[in-house]
Amino acid sequence: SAQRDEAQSSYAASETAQPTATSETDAFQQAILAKLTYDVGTNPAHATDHDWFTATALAVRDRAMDRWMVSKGLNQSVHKHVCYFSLEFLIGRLLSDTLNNLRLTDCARDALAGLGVDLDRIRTMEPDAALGNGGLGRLAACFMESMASLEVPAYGYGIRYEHGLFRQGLSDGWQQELPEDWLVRGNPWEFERSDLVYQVPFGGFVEELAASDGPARSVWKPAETVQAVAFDTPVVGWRGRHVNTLRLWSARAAEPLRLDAFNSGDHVGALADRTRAEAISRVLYPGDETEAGRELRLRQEFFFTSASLQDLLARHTRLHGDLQALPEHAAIQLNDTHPALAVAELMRLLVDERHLSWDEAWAITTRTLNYTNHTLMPEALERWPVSLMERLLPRHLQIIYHINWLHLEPLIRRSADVELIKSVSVIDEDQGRYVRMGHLAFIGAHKVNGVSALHTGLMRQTVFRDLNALYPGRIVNKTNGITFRRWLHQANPQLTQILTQELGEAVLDDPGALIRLERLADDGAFQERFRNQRHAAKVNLARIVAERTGVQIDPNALFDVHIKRIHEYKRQLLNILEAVALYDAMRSEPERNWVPRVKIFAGKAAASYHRAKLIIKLANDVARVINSDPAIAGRLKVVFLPNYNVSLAEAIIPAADLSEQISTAGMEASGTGNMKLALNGALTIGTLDGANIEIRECVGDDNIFIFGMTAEEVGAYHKAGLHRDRAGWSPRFERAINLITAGTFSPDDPRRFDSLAHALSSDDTFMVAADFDSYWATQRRVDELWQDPFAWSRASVLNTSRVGWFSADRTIREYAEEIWKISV
Ligand code: B1H
Repeated sequence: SAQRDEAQSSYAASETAQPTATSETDAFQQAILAKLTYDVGTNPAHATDHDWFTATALAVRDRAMDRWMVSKGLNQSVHKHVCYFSLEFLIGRLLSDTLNNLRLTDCARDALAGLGVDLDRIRTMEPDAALGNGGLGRLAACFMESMASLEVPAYGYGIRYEHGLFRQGLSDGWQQELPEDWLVRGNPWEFERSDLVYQVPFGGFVEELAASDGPARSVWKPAETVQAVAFDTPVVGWRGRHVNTLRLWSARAAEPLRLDAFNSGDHVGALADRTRAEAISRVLYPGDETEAGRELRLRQEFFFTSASLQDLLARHTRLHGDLQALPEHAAIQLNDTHPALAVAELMRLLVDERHLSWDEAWAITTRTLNYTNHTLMPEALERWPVSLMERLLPRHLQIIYHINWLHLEPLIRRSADVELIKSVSVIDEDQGRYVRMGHLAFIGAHKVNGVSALHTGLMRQTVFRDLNALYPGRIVNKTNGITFRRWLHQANPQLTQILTQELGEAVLDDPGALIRLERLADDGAFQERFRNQRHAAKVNLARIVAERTGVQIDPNALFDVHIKRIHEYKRQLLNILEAVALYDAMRSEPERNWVPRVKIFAGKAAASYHRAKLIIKLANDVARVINSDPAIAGRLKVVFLPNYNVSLAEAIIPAADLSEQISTAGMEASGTGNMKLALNGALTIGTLDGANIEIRECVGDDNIFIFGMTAEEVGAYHKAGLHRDRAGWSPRFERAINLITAGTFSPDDPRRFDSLAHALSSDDTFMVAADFDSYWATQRRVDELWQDPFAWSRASVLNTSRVGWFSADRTIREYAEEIWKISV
């Protein structure tokens, strides 16, 4: 076949023992052996599992190269491409992704089996690329995969952190942060481009040069320059049709060492500048939705933003020359405000370095940049002290002031209300002076988007209300999506097999085809297959839980899953309190026919977020007591799985029966785990928050458990000050709190959780008490449905069949059409 010829010809060059392989599998096997010998430098007799992984990854990578070159040519000649600027890309492992998209999984499995090697074992040798904190970073990874699959020409731009998100250990139930080291054994996917380097300046001062023939020019005299070195990773799209580039920058000092200092005996001082420069790409900030007010963080943000813009302008100039045409050839998407300095930096590059007029530069900037907002939580809105910005980026501060002046001047001229001017100003002057990065991004962007319908509506009403009135139509909604290739096809091959058997291979290409599963929702025989597949996934998860926590769980129990970053607004505490109340009820009525349930928690807390870490400790303390209480007889178990990451999510999600999406309404911008779990057949228990609302619209009211206050009600409750009043506590809630404060779960330190209880009674910002009864009652409805396996399976099948809309392909098509103006 033509395919085989292609396979053979691409291996003719590799120095394998048998260049005349007769099948694709043989050819692939030879390729792996060649990599093992000539790139890894070992042989089958001595190869470790990791060696096999590396050899396999390198052999697979080869298969993407020709397509990559073609795609790059395309990227450069086509009308327009996307530059996705993100401080985070939470990719996870790439081997299965790449094998699957190249349709090589079976071939690789057989090739390795012939060598006595198990693909499923060696694939676990790959460390997760954990260059992100949570949903925001994972969204960027899903989008990269989806853009490649839809053949949208794109570059992802970010930082090649040497250390990704910390590993989470548990010591007596307390979170420990351990360094993550994904690069120590090499990274077979990346290409270092040692001569693709940009200079990123910092500090110094600005000189105003009077010019005899025109206006004065500002010249930035930086004190320091850091080099940004490109590392490229191919991002292979579905069926290998298109391959995009993820370009991550690594920081390098201009001078490797100060030889004079070294020679005079100052061996450490000789390296000081280098250490300082290279610190920029050393480690990912682990704060999720908390302001990281640190100088190094600002250096990271400017470093990758500047290098990426310089790269884009260099490419554009090489290919098209005319800078005025930039908006016709590139659309930049700013993933939250972390790259918002792009507004000022693009202006600086165009005005100071390319000598365009301000107005020309501003027209280009505002036609090229777009901004995605991911949160309205006040503590997560980035603001940088003017003093810090002045010291680190003096020219940018000038530019920001000028942007702000041009933005405010019309308002001042028509003597607008002072409150209005204060509210839309880029500079916050209420207490100290800060640059509001959200405002800067908004003003510099063509389109600004939220990530779910509710969130976008709230953007228009709250944080960006006045800006929205000044720039009507700029805010648009783009509800998040997930890539089904990873979150269904790879994570859940058993379910995928059922789907392709019933719906045909077309379902792999078109998530819309899932809807045809609906007709089987009531089919008893089909339900049984569906349940069997789910049972297998649960057995697998039970094994992982036993290995990692020592807790035995019954795959027949209801698996109730709460997996995400630990945050008060995500309300893991509400779930734990429900577990405590359920435990209490079981102990007082041990004879009742309780539904066996396993509550599974996983998630990391920001290292400095003490209350979140205390919640992890509470989950672990509660787990220990409940799991070992003979009166419960295993009908309730609680487990906290350590070190939640993409790979662990891939194992948990297919095994979940119930998906906990219980954030305080109005606080979770979208959520994406909610989509992954529903797609894999879990029923959601959730609030009317983020994308839960749209999930409900898709799956139908009967197939989702909604409870609690609406965003509007939460607002009214806060306004009325009711969250400061414990008079409304129900007896059941009060008993649960009392059990905790009595030391039931912490006999070694009965006061341990007093601060949590006290916060609930004095300032229940997150409505834990207010929503508790509704949550409890809804959980009992969950129990009821679980006791009817037919009805439960029906709802589960309907979830899978009705959430095709949450494919990231749909989201990317919307971005392409409405924001980027790229035809798909
Ligand atoms: C989301 C963040 C975030 N929103 C600051 N905001 C960070 C903010 O390191 N930082 O400083 C890191 C991350 N992350 C999440 O984005 C939302 O909470 C989710 O609801 C949403 O689904 C996700 C993707 O849009």
